[in-house]
Amino acid sequence: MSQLIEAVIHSEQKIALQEFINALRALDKQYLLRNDIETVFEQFCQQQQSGEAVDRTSALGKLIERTQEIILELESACWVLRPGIAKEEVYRVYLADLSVESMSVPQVLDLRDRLVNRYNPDEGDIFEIDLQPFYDYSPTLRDPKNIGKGVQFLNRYLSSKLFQDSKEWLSALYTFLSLHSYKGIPLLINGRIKNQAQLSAQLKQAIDLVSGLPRDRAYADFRFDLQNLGFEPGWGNTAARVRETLELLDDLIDSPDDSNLETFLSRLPIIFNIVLVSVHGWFGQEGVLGRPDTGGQVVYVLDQARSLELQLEEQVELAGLSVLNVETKVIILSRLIPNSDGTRCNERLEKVHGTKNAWILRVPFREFNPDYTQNWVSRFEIWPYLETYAIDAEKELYREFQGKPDLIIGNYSDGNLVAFLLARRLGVTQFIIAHALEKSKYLFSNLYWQEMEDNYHFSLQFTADLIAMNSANCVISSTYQEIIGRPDSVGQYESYQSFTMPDLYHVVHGIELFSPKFNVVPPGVNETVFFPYDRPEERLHSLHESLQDLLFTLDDPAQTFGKLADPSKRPIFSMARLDRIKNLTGLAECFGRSPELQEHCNLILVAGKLRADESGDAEERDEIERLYRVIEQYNLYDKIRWLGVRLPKADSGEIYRVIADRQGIFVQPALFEAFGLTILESMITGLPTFGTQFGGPLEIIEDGKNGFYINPTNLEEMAQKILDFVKECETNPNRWAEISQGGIDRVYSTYTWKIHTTKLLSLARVYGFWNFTAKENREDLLRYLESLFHLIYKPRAKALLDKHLNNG
Ligand code: UDP
Ligand code: LCN
Repeated sequence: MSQLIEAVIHSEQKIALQEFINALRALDKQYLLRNDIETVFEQFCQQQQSGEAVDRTSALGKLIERTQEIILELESACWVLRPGIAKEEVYRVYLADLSVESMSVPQVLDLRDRLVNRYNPDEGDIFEIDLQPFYDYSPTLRDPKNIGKGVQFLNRYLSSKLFQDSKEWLSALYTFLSLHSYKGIPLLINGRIKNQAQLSAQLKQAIDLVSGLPRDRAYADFRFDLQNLGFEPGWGNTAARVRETLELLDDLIDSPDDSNLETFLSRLPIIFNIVLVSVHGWFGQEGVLGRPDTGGQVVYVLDQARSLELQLEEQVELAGLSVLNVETKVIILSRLIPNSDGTRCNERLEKVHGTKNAWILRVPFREFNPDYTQNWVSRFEIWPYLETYAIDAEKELYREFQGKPDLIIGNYSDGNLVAFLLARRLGVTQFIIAHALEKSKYLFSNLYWQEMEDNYHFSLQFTADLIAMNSANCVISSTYQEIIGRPDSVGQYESYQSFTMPDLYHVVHGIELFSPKFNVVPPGVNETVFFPYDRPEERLHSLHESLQDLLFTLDDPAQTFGKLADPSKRPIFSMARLDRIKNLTGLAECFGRSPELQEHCNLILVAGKLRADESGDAEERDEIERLYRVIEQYNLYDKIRWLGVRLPKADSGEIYRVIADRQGIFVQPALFEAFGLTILESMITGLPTFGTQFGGPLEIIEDGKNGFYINPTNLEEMAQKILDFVKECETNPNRWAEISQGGIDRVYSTYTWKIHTTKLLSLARVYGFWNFTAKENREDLLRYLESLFHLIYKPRAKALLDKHLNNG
């Protein structure tokens, strides 16, 4: 039994436990989540009059600290505990005698079904999805603190196995090196080196040769001497670099070592063509941000493409491949939308600004019902079109790359599913990036999936997620908590470990969190657009007048709402898409409820549209209407500015800085934020940033040092925290600058695209090597996932397609 429960029932606190359960019952809810449990426990502690004190340090307090959920039944309570990161235990506590029994995953899933009246054992067993057996024979990490550093572990583990048998190791190395070519031209080693013994011997000679050359002698000058020894381009661009790489190989042959192997692989030119799959629109470079479904993912993928292209080029140059005029290429694969509403989303090919060879390639959906396929389609409705899209995209990619890509990176649930389909067809390494897994964003999204299906189609999305996260060779995560949460909250990937989709399936083991496939590689921020406000030489002075006007004074009903009584007050700024989870309406309400905050500040929001009838998105329409209601309820007309504009990128960078000029602050009030690029943008600008404590911002910001956490579910506390800081700044002018500088330093030290892509490319090479060398047998897993695709996903996608065909 859990020690936490045992400690309570074998102590004086046994009675308190019973009383606490009674207090929970008074809520008149059967399914209690952590927030409810915490609130009741707090009140419970305050009301305790007699007996042993109950507080957070008591046995009951410690149990509550680790409790995720409680399900109340007539005679028992089911306690869902999270005794540690990535661990879940469930116990049934019988109320009559406080006896305790542990519950298995299938029992818990049955119980949840019963709770929503979907438990029908008489009709046969429900389909159980269990991926555990496929992970039984692959390496797994043991210590949760190493989760997210998968590549080091995998490399160490596989190296130690392979290095034990030196013959096998040398043969693997030799085979891998002889494999590479660029457009038919061999790279690294050629046919003159016929086996591993020759490799070792020729290597010594090659090292002698380059050791005798001046360090900076260009590779082109001794290329053919090396070729005679069996070495082709790819080792370096100067004598010194070639020598270093050859010596690394020499060390690996004589005394193999996993970190040397990683360094060696990271230098090899084995990746030239990358495809980033980001299907749902709008994907473009102008006039798209702020539209429904169109935010950080687009920014992330565009910036990542730019940075990847630069790095690929740099690495090709460093590897000495300029002699071959090697071309590297990055393609962002997205959806072509014929009715493109003034954007360039109807263009097949668009060059990514500021790059030599990075492109947006847009492939249309096949035409089923043109009302859907010719127009923007919500990410929740996109599922029926993805399989045929992948088939068409494969041909287009072949055409653009003149061959296969070397790496496929999926983005979001739809792009990740397409990445799976493409990688399977092309036999290429598959990475995925979640951005946001909707399962954790929408409360009870799995338990009540049937009620939500019409609007959200989570049965398709969660099935696609299971397929993609298990098929991927590597999962790129922006934060550690995205994978396994925090001591008191469940991670996004963790939420796929076990869950019920009543009447459809039970997932008893959906993902192995200890798998080395998980790697934390946070994104960066575009440093030419977003930079500290105190760099006058880089500022876009020509924009200032119009931006000041737009932000604080312009009266144009098409773009602005609200007329500030005193535009000189300190601005509280926020910018986000108007969807429910972003909670800009919550921020407006927080501001509305605090007259004192209104005395000190104005609220400036850049958000979506101003008119509900102009929006095609249900959530956006609701939020627009709610925002008007809040403004009216608290009479905020002369204290708020709501800008329904889509800003060019340069303007949005400068807007943050204009707000910083006025010593403003930035607030990100989302109910949940997977990562939060606006947090990076405001911090690098030097705006003191208040970020939601639910999700990524908790990892980016260090509370009180370079920003602050806020709890968006407690509006009074949130207002107070902002007010405290504002008042502090008024009495101590250094305070604003202190936090401002802290934010700038934090971003430059940890969140840059250069750090991101260096790591990403190194991962791609290492996973590529082990994929090839360890011949890890994943075929059975992939077959199982294909079955899920064919037997669950496709029929549901077909049903949705039929619905679309009938609408219209
Ligand atoms: N953004 C924008 N205009 C808007 C709303 C958002 O330019 O009206 C940009 C914002 O600057 C940021 C991105 O969209 O770069 C939003 O990313 P974030 O990760 O904060 O949230 P997401 O929208 O992806 O959930
Ligand atoms: C999606 C989100 O919801 C944000 O939290 C992320 O910052 C963005 O994607 C980029 O990954």
